[in-house]
Amino acid sequence: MEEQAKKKVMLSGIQPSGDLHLGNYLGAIKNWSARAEEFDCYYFMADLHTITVRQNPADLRRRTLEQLAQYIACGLDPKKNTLFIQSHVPEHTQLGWVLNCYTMFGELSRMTQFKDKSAKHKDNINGGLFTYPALMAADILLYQPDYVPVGEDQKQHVELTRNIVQRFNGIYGDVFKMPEPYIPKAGARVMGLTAPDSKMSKSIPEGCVFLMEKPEDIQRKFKRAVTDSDTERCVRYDLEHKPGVANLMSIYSAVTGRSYEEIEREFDGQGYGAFKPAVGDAVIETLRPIREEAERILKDKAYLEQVYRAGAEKASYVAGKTLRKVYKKVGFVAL
Ligand code: ATP
Ligand code: LTN
Repeated sequence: MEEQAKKKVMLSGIQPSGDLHLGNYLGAIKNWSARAEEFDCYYFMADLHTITVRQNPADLRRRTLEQLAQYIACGLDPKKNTLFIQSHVPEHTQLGWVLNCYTMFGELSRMTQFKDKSAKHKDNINGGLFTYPALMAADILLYQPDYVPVGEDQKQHVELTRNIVQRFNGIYGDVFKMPEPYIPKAGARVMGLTAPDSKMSKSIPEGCVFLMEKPEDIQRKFKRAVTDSDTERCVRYDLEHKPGVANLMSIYSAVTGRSYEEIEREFDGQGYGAFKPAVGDAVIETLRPIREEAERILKDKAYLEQVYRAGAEKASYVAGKTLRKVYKKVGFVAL
């Protein structure tokens, strides 16, 4: 316990608005699971955030539990990491309200995720979609983390959180710790298999490999992966001229641990016909134990419930301490 108190803190979340994919795994979750010994880790299902866009209630409920099973199957041991469902910890919405009052309209207007999502969902540009970054700041600051491991696209929200810390601490003293975004160098941006100029995303399912997908479907996607019309058709790392091949090489490198030089040597003189299915096979073998383990865990609803209950209890304990401090600072009467 004493030792745990000295550890640095890491926290992140993913919205259960779609099925987890290879980009989420290589860009985020794989790196989280490597950190449990070094850090005190909190990972959650950001379900409160998903309703900024309409969700089918049954799908949201199912996906939230699937995501928890997949977190565990990816190596996040619930004994070493605090895994919880955001809506189970009311302090998130409570601090979210307070921080809304310390976040400026102008700041929120500059968020690119708001601009993108409001362009995509013109019929539902709701208040929550606009103020979402204040809730994300609350998600983070409740746990006083040192690092927030996210992909490039979330950096702007962590920067906004830092501005809120500066503003709030400037008025009330040292209430919040200043968090740092933590963006991995390798795998930070897995590109789509059908369009290697944009990131792998669940919104383009043909170019996206899902963690729970059947091996034959994964292999089909890799065989159809866009490479290039280069006549030499050789496996060589050239991000500028051969982005599709570079993306496949970086995926292959991430799952096998081999360097680009080793991969070039391995496929010397063989062309894409041999390379693409080899990448497919390597990904299938990486994902197979995750899929099988997730399927097994998902059947054990009692175990999942035990994990998210224990997670909510631990998270609430830590979050409650921060919230009480904030309530006192802003002048609310203690109960
Ligand atoms: P969408 O697929 O709709 O773009 P998403 O999969 O990015 O959504 P998020 O909840 O935004 O879903 O992402 C969860 C985490 O996974 C974030 O930290 C994000 O940066 C990371 N991530 C998502 N896609 C990729 C990718 N292609 N490569 C690397 N990391 C990614
Ligand atoms: N905004 C993130 C998900 C998210 C998050 C967080 C990530 C919500 N709260 C706190 C890190 C820390 C997204 O849309 N991917």
